[in-house]
Formats: sequence, structure tokens, C-alpha cells
Amino acid sequence: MDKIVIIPTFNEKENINSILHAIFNLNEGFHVLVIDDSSPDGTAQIVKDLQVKFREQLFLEERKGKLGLGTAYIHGFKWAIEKNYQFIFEMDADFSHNPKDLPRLYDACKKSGADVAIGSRYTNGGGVVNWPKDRIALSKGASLYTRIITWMPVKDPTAGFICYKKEVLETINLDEIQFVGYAFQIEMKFAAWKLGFKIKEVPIIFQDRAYGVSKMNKGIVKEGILGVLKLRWHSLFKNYRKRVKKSELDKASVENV
Ligand SMILES: Nc1nc2c(ncn2[C@@H]2O[C@H](COP(=O)(O)OP(=O)(O)OP(=O)(O)O)[C@@H](O)[C@H]2O)c(=O)[nH]1
Ligand SMILES: [Mg+2]
Repeated sequence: MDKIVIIPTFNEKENINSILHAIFNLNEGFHVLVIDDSSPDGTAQIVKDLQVKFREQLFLEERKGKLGLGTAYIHGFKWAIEKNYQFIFEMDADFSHNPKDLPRLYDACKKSGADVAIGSRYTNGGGVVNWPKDRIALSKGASLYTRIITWMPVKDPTAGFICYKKEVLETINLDEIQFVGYAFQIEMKFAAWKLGFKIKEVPIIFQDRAYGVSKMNKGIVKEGILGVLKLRWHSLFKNYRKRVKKSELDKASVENV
């Protein structure tokens, strides 16, 4: 088991078929795990139909109700660790992340020594096309804010297009990751950085979704603003590293599953 892309979905019926085909048509050996939160539009059924065609490569986990992006990924990370995948990816279903960039993220971890490779909009060569001005301002503002408060040396801390080496996700105590929206993306990078893992930013061009609706909301922004302060607070006074690092005992029990 080498590489698996985790895609959380909520109402992505316009995108799911084409994004899965785009990944499998790369012919690079990527497997995909979709985590669907009982999308009312029937996204999960489309995945089930495709599982007949992609029997060995496509997996589906269904959860009851919309439980948020963060917990969907944590569910997927645990699943992928248990199945012994070596490189575990995060990607959106809506084509904001170009599947053609997956091999570059993989190479950054496999060949260039990164433990975490981030598909980055704000590093040299990266960018954003056709996003409304207010979304760009929000995203850039969030990046700047995060860097000022946490000092984390990552130019795109809210990015959701990532490759993790398995060891990173095994070392982080996933049960201690608190957030569900953008703050989840920030916290995962923060935890990896605090635990001493090597993070590399790979430039990508990010596109606004063409189909389907955004799940972005005010609650996610609020969680981001307060969440970053909370992370900083915990790292200053409450020994964040100790809390977020899985003990050797816990790790052994995961490996024995
Ligand atoms: N399983 C699950 N997936 C979710 C949930 N919320 C969002 N997603 C998925 O997570 C990915 C990112 O969500 P988006 O709505 O695209 O969020 P965004 O990229 O910040 O917003 P836009 O830029 O407007 O697209 C998509 O694949 C969504 O379907 C959720 O609660 N549960
Ligand atoms: Mg999106």
C-alpha cells in the first residue's frame, strides 16, 4: 500500500465522478478514500457505482450526518494508517486542487525529503485563479494572521492539498486535534511543525469551484480566528507538544490493530 488520497464530500454530485476519473486516469497508482457525510444529493451512491469499475482502488466511508471536514479527515487518517498506506493525501472534491499536482506532492515527500508536502498558493510560482476578491482577501488575511500569531514558517497555512508521510500522522495524537474547518488545516501543520517534521511547500494554482456549492460559513472563519489564538496560547504555556504527541504506548497499540 503506497499512496491514498482522502476526499471528504458533502453534496458533490457534480464533481465526484470526474474528480475520481481524473485521479485514476493519472495511472500513478493512487488509491482514493471518499468520506461522505450522508450527502442528501446522493454523492455516496455515485461512488458505490464507480467501485464496481475501480474495485481495488476506490474506497468509501459513510458517516451519519454532516460532522465537519476535520473529523472526516481524522476518520480517514486512522483508516489509512490501519491499512498501512505510506503516503496519505488530503484533497477537495471540487477541482480547486488539480489532480495533476498529486505526483509533485508525492515526489516532495518520496524523493525530496519532506515529511509533509503542502500544495501552496502563496509560495513562489503558486497562485489563485477566478476566486472572488473577498475570498482572496480572507485567505491571504488568514495566512498573514496565522504567521504573525504562531510564527509558523508556512506561507499557506490554510491549504487543504497535502501529502503526509504515514509517520507524521502516526506521531500526532489525532484525538487531540480540536478543530473542524480552516482551523483544522492550520492545526495539522502546526502540530507537524512543533513535532519537528520537515514541511515543504510545493507551488500550485488553485481554482474556484465550477460546480456545486461552497460549505464555507461564518462559523468556520470564527473558529479560525479564535483557534489560532488558542494554539499559540497552548504552545506558550500548556506544553502543546506533549499533548499532541502520541505516546509510544498508544502508537504500539495502533500498529497491533
Ligand atoms: N465529509 C464532509 N466533507 C465536507 C464537509 N464540509 C465540506 N466538505 C468537503 O470538503 C471539501 C472542501 O469544502 P468546500 O466547500 O470546497 O470548502 P472551501 O474550498 O473552503 O470553499 P469553496 O472555496 O467555496 O469551495 C469539499 O470536497 C467538500 O465537499 C463535511 O462536513 N463533511
Ligand atoms: Mg472548495
